[in-house]
Amino acid sequence: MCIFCKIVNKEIPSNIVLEDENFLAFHDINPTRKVHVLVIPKIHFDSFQVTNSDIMRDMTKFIQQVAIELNIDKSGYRLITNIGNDGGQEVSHLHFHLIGGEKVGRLVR
Ligand code: D5M
Repeated sequence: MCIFCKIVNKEIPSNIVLEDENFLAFHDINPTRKVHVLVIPKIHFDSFQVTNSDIMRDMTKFIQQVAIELNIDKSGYRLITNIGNDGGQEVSHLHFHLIGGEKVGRLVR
């Protein structure tokens, strides 16, 4: 079972921000910004590339609610999902990084 499925099953502890029947939001173990939260569906998809639009529709609402819980919905934030090798994905369970709480800066090469 993948590490995020274990977090869903509470076999591995996490610092939960918000949870409902289908989704879980928890603080990233290695935060890169003042706010760095991961949002995952409880059902396993390897990545965004192989997810489906039904889950993404519901996940949109959940992510918006997470931003409200974190009080960054007005100040803004960045939403990132890494996909596969070139995308730098390390954990093969679909997740969105929600980063903010400060200016996150431009995407530069
Ligand atoms: O990002 C994977 C992210 O998952 C990375 O930022 C660390 C985080 N991570 C890994 N294990 C844990 C646990 N146990 N709790 C919280 N956060 C965790 P990626 O986009 O795959 O590179």
